[in-house]
Amino acid sequence: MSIMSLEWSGIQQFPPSTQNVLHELLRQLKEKNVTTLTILVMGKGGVGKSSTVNSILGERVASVSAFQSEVRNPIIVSRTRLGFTLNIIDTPGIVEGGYVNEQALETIKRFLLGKTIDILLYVDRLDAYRVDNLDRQVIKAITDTFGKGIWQRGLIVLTHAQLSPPDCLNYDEFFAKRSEALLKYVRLGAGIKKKEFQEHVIPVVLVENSGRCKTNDNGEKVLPNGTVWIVNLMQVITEVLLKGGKSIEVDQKLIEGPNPNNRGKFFIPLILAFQYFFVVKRIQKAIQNDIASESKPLWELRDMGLADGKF
Ligand SMILES: Nc1nc2c(ncn2[C@@H]2O[C@H](COP(=O)(O)OP(=O)(O)OP(=O)(O)O)[C@@H](O)[C@H]2O)c(=O)[nH]1
Ligand SMILES: [Mg+2]
Repeated sequence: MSIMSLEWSGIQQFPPSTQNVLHELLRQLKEKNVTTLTILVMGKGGVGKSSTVNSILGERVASVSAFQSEVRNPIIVSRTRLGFTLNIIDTPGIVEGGYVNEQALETIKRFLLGKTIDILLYVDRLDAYRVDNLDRQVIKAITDTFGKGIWQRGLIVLTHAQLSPPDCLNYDEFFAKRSEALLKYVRLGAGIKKKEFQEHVIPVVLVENSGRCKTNDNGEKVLPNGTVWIVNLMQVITEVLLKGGKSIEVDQKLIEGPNPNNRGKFFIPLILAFQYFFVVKRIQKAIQNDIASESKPLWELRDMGLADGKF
């Protein structure tokens, strides 16, 4: 990947305690020979994707808009620190008018050609109270594009995490309920079996991008449950990366080839052709033989010109 990479100076915007943890994480990754990390950020429109990119980098690189943003192209931002390169790819929302926007998905795919995705951040909002079929469709579209394996390197990020839960639920209960509901749709949309899903848990992490986010005594942004969220997010990303799974190399085959989850289904036409020749053809032949051996009435033979003047 040849992208111009600047020094990750935004890291100095963070309080010293956050910087220390981030440097420690970079050290851990380098120890495992990971010197580049490419994060792909995806989700529906307006959920806080670009804001999250800016929060992670500690600088305003992606344009944020309260209304539908005009920027419809993905961007990649690359920063280096202590010999480590962090790439973040911000993408436009892939939902329009209540449907998955195939065109937006196509643009994202083309943009990713030749790149390797190490981590997927699937962004949604914590303060949404319903999960519906559209969520499932969005997850399915992502899975169909990159293959099921992407979820082994996936995190669900919930923005707008500084909230007071409704209905007398406490914060952690609300978070648990929202996570459970969303994870169920991720499982269904990605077509992952229940057992497999339980064995490989997709982490759900909270984010609060607002400048009004509360801070602790160290000046770090904290959530109502006390979590220092930038530190937590980067820790979970590191864990997911080191736990296993495979990075996704976006090549021509992935972009133009069959849906990566359906490889093997190209045998279906072959099987149908096989059935046609060996089953249908044999039945046809049997019928023809039957007709040929049948003794025909004279009038039929006459019509066929075979009555030899007997009629
Ligand atoms: N309070 C609060 N507002 C947020 C948060 N994240 C994003 N916003 C606001 O939500 C609006 C949309 O944020 P964006 O970051 O542009 O969302 P996006 O997902 O990149 O949007 P598109 O690129 O249009 O799909 C902006 O007004 C942000 O300021 C958050 O965690 N808390
Ligand atoms: Mg955006």
